[in-house]
Amino acid sequence: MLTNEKRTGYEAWLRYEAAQYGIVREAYASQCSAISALGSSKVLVTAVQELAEAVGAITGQQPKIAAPPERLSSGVLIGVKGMLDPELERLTADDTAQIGDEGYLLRTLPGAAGEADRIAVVGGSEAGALYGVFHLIRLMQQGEPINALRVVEQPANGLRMINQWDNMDGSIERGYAGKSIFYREGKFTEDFERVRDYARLLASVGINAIAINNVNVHRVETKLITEAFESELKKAADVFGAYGIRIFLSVNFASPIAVGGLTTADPLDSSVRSWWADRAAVLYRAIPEFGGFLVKADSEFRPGPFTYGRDHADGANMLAEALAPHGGIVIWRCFVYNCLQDWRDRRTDRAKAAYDHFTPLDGNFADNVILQIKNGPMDFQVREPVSPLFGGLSRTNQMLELQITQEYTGQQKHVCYLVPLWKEVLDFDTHAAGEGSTIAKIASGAVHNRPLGGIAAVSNIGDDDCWTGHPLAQANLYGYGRLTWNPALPAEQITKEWIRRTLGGDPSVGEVVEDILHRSWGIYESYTSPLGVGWMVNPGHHYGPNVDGYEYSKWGTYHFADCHGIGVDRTIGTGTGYAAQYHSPWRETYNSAELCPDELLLFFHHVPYTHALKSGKTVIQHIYDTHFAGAEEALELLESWQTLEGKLENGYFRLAAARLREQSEHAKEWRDVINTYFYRKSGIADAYGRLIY
Ligand code: GCV
Repeated sequence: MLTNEKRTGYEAWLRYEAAQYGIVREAYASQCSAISALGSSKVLVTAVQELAEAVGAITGQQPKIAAPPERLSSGVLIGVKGMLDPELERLTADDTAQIGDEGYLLRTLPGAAGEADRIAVVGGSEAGALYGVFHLIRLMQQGEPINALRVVEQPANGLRMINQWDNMDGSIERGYAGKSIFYREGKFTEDFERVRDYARLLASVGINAIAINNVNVHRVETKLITEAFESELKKAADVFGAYGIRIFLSVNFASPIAVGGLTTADPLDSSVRSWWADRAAVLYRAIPEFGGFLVKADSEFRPGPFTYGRDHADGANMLAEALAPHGGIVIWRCFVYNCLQDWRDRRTDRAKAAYDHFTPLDGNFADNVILQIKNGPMDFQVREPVSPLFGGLSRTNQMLELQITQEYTGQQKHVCYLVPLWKEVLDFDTHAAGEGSTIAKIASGAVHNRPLGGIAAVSNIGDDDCWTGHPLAQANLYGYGRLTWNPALPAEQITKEWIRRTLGGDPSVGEVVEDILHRSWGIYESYTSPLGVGWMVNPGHHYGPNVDGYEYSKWGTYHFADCHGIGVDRTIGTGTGYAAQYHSPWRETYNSAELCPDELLLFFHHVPYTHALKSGKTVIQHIYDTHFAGAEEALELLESWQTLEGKLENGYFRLAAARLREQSEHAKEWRDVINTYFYRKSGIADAYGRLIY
C-alpha cells in the first residue's frame, strides 16, 4: 500500500480498510452476517449495496443479502418507519416516535433465547434509512463497537445542499480541482459513474440537494430547463435520487426571452408567468422529484426583476407560483449589490447592500421561497463579520450559503480548513429574537418557526483524481456535510472522524494531520488578511497578493490605506452606518474601536497605524508580526507533513507535499508584498528590524 504512487484519495472518506483487530473484524462479520431491506425502493437498494460493500471490505466476509420479504433472524434489517413488520414496528416504536422524515434509529434488538441479536436501521423515510446505514459504516470504519446500539438522529436542517458552479463547457467557476464531472463541450458527460461516486460521498454525510449548474447561467445552460436536455437531466436525477438527493437547476431570470421567444421577462406579466408555469410542469412530468430553482438575479450583470421596476419578492414569487403545484421551491440568492461603484464614492458600502435590499421585503415572499444568504456581507473573505441580514428577517425563509471551494482562501493550493470558520459563523448569536438566536438556528428555521431552511455551499470538487486538488481539502467537503446535519458537532470530532476514515488509524498520522488542519485557517489569515481587511488579492482570479488590486475599482471592496492609517469606517457616527444593521450588543461592540474584536477592527474602523490593539501591539506591528510568523508557520506545516513519509500512500503523500511546498513559497511572497507595502505607506519600521524591502 505504501508504495502506491497512483492513489491520491479517490475513495475519500469512504475508504474501507480491513478492521485492525481480528476480534473486531469477527464481531462485525457476525453482527452484519446478513442484510435485509424491508422494501425494494431504489434508495433502500442503495442502502443494502452500500452496507454490503463496506462490511465485505472491513471484515473480509461478504454478508448474505436476503431478498425481501425474507425475514432475518440475525444481521441487519433496514426499513422505513410505518412500513416495518408489526413486531419490528412495536419493538422500535419508542425511538421511532422521535424521528421525522430524514431521521433514523440504529438499534440492537436482543435475540430470543438461542438467537443472535439483530441490528435495526429504521429511517423516517428511505433516505433516513440510508443515512442510518452510513452511520453504521462510519462506526465500523472507526473501529467502534456496534453490539449495543441505540442511536436516534434527526438532521437539524431541512435542506442540506451543494451548489455546483459548473458550466456546460466543462469549466467550473472558481473551481480548483480540474474540470466538471458533469459536463464537457456544451453537453452532459456520457459516463455518469463519477457522478454516482460523488452522490455516494455526498449522501454519506447527509447532503440531500444539489444544484447542478452555475448560478451564472450562460447561453447553453439557459436551455437546461427546456426539453433539449430532458433525458440527461432525468439520468442525473436518477443517479442522485438513488442516494436520496434531489436535483435543482440554476435558472436565468431572462429565460422567457432567451429561450421562450417572449419579449419580456417581467414577473408581473401574465404571459411570463404562464411560460414559467408550463416549464415547471414539463420539468416535473419528466422528473417528479425535481427540487426547484436556484436564482442569482440583479447581481453581477445577471438579469432580474429590477429591469422591469419590480422587486425581488415579485421575481421570486412568480417562480414560486410556477413550482408550488409540484412541491418545488425557489432558492433566491441575496448576493445583490452595486458592482459598478465609483471608488471615490465613500457613502455607498457594499457590506450594507443585502440587508438594505431584502429587509424591506420581509414577509413578502411565498412560503416556498428561501433566501440564500452568504455567511458574510462581502464575499467569502478569510475573515468577515457574519451577514447582519440573518438578524434582519423574521417572516421569510432563510438559508446560509458557505463556500467550500477556496476562492479567497488559497484555492486548494494552500491548506485552509474551513470547519472552524463555519463553526464561528453557525455559533454566532445575532440576538435577533433574544439570546440564543444563533445563525445555525435562524438558518434551520428554528428561531422564527419557518417552514423551510437549511445550508448550501459551493462545492470544491472537480475531475481531479483526489476530487479536490489538495487532498486535505476533502476535509472541508466532509466537514461541511457533517455540519449541515448537526451544526453543534465540535470541529475536533469532525476532524478526527475525517482523518480516521480517510487516512486510517495510525495515531502518529492523526496527530500531525489534525494539527495541520486546525492551525491552517489562522495561518492563512495571518499572512494574507490582517484584522479583517479583505480583498488584497489579484483582481479576477483572486490568487496571490495585490494590496491595491481592488482599491481603485468598481467592485466596492476597499481598504483605504494611506500614510496615516487603514480600514473602512463603518461606524454609525462618522462612517457608512453599517454597524447599525446588527442587533445589540453587536451594534455597540462593532461600532466602538475599543470594543470591536481585533480580528475585525479594520472591517469596521479606519485607524492610525499606531492604534493599540487589545493584544497590546500597534496595528502596524501586528501586520509585520503576523506576516513574518505566518510565513514561518506555513513552512512548519510542510515540515510536519514531511514526517509522514512512508506512513501514507506515496501518491497521496507527494501530492499534498507538493501543495504544501507551494504554499510555503507563496506565503513568503504574501509576507514580503504586504509588509513592504505597509512599510512604504506608513514609514514606520519593524520593531525587530527584520528584512522588509
Ligand atoms: C458565481 C463572487 C465570485 C463569482 C461568483 C459570485 C457569486 O463574486 O467571484 O465568481 O459567481 O461571487 O456568488 O455569485
